[in-house]
Amino acid sequence: MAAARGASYSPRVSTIHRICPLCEATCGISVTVRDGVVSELRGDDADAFSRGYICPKAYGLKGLEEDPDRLRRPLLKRDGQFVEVGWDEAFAAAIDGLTRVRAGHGPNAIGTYLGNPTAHSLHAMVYGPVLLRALGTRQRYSASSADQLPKMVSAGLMFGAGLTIPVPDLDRTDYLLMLGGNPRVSNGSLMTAPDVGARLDAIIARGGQVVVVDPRRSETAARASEHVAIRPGMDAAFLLAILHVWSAEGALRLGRADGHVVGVERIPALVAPFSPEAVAAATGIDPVTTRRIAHAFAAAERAACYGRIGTTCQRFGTLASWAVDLVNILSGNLDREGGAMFTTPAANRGGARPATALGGRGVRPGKPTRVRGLPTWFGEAPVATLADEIMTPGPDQVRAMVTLAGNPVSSAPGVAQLERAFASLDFMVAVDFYLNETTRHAHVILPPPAPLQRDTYDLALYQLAIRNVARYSRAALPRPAEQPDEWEILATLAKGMVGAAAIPLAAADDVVLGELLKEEVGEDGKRWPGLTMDEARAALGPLPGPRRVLDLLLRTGPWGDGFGRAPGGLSLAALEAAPHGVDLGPLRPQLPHVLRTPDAKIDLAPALIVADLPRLEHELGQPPPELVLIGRRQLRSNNSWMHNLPALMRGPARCTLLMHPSDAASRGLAAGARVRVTSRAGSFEATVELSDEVMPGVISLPHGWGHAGEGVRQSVASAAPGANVNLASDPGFLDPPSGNAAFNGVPVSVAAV
Ligand SMILES: Nc1nc2c(c(=O)[nH]1)N[C@H]1C(S)=C(S)[C@@H](COP(=O)(O)OP(=O)(O)OC[C@H]3O[C@@H](n4cnc5c(=O)[nH]c(N)nc54)[C@H](O)[C@@H]3O)O[C@H]1N2
Ligand SMILES: Nc1nc2c(c(=O)[nH]1)N[C@H]1C(S)=C(S)[C@@H](COP(=O)(O)OP(=O)(O)OC[C@H]3O[C@@H](n4cnc5c(=O)[nH]c(N)nc54)[C@H](O)[C@@H]3O)O[C@H]1N2
Ligand code: SF4
Ligand SMILES: [Mo]
Repeated sequence: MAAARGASYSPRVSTIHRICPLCEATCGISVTVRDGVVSELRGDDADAFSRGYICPKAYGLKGLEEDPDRLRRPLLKRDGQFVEVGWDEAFAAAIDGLTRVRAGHGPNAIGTYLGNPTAHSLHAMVYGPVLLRALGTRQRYSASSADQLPKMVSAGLMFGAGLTIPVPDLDRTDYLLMLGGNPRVSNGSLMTAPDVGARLDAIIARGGQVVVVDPRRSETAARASEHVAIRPGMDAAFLLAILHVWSAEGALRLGRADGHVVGVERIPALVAPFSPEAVAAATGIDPVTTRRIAHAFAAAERAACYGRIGTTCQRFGTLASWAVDLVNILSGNLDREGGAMFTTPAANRGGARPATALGGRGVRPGKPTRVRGLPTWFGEAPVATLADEIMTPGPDQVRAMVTLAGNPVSSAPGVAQLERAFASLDFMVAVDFYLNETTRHAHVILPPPAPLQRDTYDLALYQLAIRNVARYSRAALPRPAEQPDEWEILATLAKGMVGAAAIPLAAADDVVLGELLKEEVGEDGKRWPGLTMDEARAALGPLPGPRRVLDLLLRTGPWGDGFGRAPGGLSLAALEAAPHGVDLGPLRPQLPHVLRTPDAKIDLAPALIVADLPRLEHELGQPPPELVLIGRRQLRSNNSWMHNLPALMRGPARCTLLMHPSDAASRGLAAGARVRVTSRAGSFEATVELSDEVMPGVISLPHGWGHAGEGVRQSVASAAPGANVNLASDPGFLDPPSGNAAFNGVPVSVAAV
């Protein structure tokens, strides 16, 4: 390990320009370190993408570095108590425990859960899959099925790959129709766009329009050209009504997608039941408004439709995700400047595909889950059924868990059940630096370095960026002598699980690289003329770890130097020479080469999605529930794990239940009332905050709160715990095609306590 372990830091004061890894915006930050301590942290004005913008959460990076509760040494549970142990002992215990479970019950007795921060870590993106392969389990879970899975399913079926998701070309559009996203707070998602607020303001300033469809007048809606309140879960119906208007008026047009689609002739019949009048009662949007928006979108020179959490974490998530892209495609706005476009990421697995190749394997669901028969996608089962798979006896029952950067006992639906399930496990390993609701159930906790102690590159997020950019982040702080890097933790576990514990890490990593060389260079030298695996391996050098992998992906990628064949192209060295990043320009048209469907066409009417339409049509005739629960995000919060940082916790309690005054009055509730919110699945207590931001019939509580006291080592978070909304989120309330959790639109009742 010593070879890869860290940099030497001679100057006592240094400033490193790198990326904030906390959210999808990927802002450039300048971190000044004086004698090993972060003395200043600010936005990097010279950053190629973010131009100096940062949000308050960035200061949390300093807080994270200094948080005395952040784990710095492995913990091992002995007689029910955690004790600090050395790394060798911790690795041995983790590998031994997992090996025993696998020997006794087979590989599928080990479940895995990958949490949200894995998407922000180069180390986890590259070596997480290596660990999963070594475990050999089919019981895989992640935060995806509590987030964007419906979008991945619809993109997979329409365009052929789960992350082939069109992003709104924010900087050039004239009309943005946004549903279920609040980027002024979340800083954007499935749309990497630092300083997104300024980019939205710019649309309006250049005479364009931003229309926000949301049950709550969110921070983004409040500063938009127009806010349209919608009943939770009804986005697909609203968007199909827009398509209905275009279809009825003969206004469907394909633009650049012409010649690259199949199924267009089926659209008029599919949208026929969803006229603006037919959906009005269900959506709460009057037909005049729907028609006006349909006409304005179609009339705009360049328009884009974008949907986020509110459209995916809901009962009709796959249909809504599909309808978002239909609106883009059938208004002629797909793949064109100012419309919805695909990125050309500089580093991407499979990026070395020859430019002449067309089509691919497409996407299909896997075997349904064991207990509930839910769909599986991309080799994963929905987290909404993880508790069932742990608690239900039988072959392939999950008896051990490995969690990586995840807190499902806080973030998944039905947390009371999950709590019991995790407590019943035979064995658990967590790779995490907090002792929280989930990791307290572990037998071994292996803490990675703090974010500023790591290098990174946003492999995942640049696939969804509104410009093509590439930035490599150096570690701003050295790792303590004993601390392995995150990749070293994952690779050490992996080699232990393939019975190669005794092999040096560098040798094991050469095997990993060999696999990647096969994928990215191939045996035949076709992808880059004359390039062989031997040549690439020699050029990449002997130093193991994610840097070498990144260099490979960059050099073989679409902007790469092809190992000297494209002089001036990208490589890790080129990125290291550009500390503020490399701007590769605005998004470019990508059809048809971006498509990975077998016929290299966009499927406008995938059978699996179309088959769900009758369920939506049926819903149009149902009386709406009296009260439904939705979520929201907050600027100084990051899912469940940054509430232990005093700088982000100042000010009044934020985990409040927003309720419309009319709903409060009809229940005899006043501001500040303590209430119990109850769904079919469970209940929590919260304090009412009256607000006409939410539409009548809708209440909102942020997620990530409700910090457990017992067994948790988060003194600041535990002092202001708030309520966990996922006590009431219902593991049976899902988007059926994807199996994704429907956190939004959960029917509830509210009573004073
Ligand atoms: N500060 C901060 N930033 C974050 C996070 C955080 O916790 N805090 N989390 C990060 C993560 S993991 C993600 S995935 C992204 C998410 O990014 P966003 O999707 O922008 O997230 P939210 O801010 O939750 O916005 C969701 C909006 O959907 C609305 N909504 C709820 N139900 C419905 C519905 O049925 N239909 C419609 N049209 N709207 C609905 C809500 O009122 C809310 O305004 O944010 C990321 N950024
Ligand atoms: N009700 C409701 N529930 C929701 C949502 C909602 O809108 N409403 N949103 C959902 C969404 S979009 C998401 S993404 C999920 C998030 O769900 P999860 O990913 O399960 O949870 P997080 O709260 O992001 O917890 C991240 C964990 O990773 C650890 N961690 C942080 N950084 C690192 C790192 O660099 N390496 C490692 N190894 N560990 C690290 C933290 O200590 C923490 O334990 O929550 C979902 N849950
Ligand atoms: S918006 Fe905030 S949390 Fe997100 S990357 Fe930028 S500074 Fe970090
Ligand atoms: Mo997320």
